[in-house]
Amino acid sequence: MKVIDSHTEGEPTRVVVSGGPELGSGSLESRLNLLATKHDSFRQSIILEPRGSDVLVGALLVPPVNTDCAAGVIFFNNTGYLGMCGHGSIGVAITLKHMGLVHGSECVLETPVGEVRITYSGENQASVQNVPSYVYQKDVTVDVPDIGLITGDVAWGGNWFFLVNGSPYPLILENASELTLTTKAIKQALAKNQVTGKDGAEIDHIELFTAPVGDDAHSRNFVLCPGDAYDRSPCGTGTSAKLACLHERGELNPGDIWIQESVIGSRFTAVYQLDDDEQVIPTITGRAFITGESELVFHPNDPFRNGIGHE
Ligand code: PYC
Repeated sequence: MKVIDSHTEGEPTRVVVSGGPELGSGSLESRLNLLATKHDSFRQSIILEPRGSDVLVGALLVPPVNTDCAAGVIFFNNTGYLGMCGHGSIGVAITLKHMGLVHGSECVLETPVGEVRITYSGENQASVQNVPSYVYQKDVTVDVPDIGLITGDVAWGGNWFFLVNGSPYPLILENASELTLTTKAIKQALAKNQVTGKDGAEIDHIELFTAPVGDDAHSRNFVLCPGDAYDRSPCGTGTSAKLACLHERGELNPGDIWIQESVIGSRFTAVYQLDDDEQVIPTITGRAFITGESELVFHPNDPFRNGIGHE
């Protein structure tokens, strides 16, 4: 199995370029379901230790249904599958360029939640035009054990987010453990109080926002991902959800730039437009760098070839 590793503003992506399971030619959503139900050991073996790590996001390249797209992509992590992934799309875009599979300055990726348009906007830099993003519930308050009442918005940006303005700890790397515990507690309180996304979908990403450190940024965030690792980048789908909230509150106009800083100080530049149906269409720009190209080896006698905990 051949993989190419990269990081997007600090958050790693492992693109599987060959050797993945045969998933047929159905919709990307149906191929994701097939991967999850019949081939989950593929995900585990790539992402879990000892071959991977909790932080890693995987991206399986598959033939797209719409042949105008450069590739179909299924994203996954240490706990399951992601409908969309902003940092991962930028990682895939830079990887496709590195492989010589994209020649122009644009391409389209097909994901299980829709098509996303990529524009190459500089050396190692790409912009992702994400799926329509929206606020589902505003000002939801939950009582979080040992923390107290926390109010936030439920929004979709390709994944489900709970967005909270403020944090009990400064959003700095040194506080990563405390911030992880805080956001995990918020996630559990949401589940306990049956606060969900549309159609009962689990809210599996929690975002805290404070003032930025950099003069020219607008905000800093900490994002807990499903599987409880935190995003080293400002989170592409999370920044898309943030744009939807800013639009909903009349705090950012279409076309205005929003610079989102991550907990490690890396940045995405974000902007949105309204489509004909007045939906928020975010575009997220960031940089990705290739960190390795390798062939994964699965020795039949290796007890941990499918990941620790799956022997
Ligand atoms: O950038 O959308 C994103 C993302 C989701 C999970 C990790 N990164």
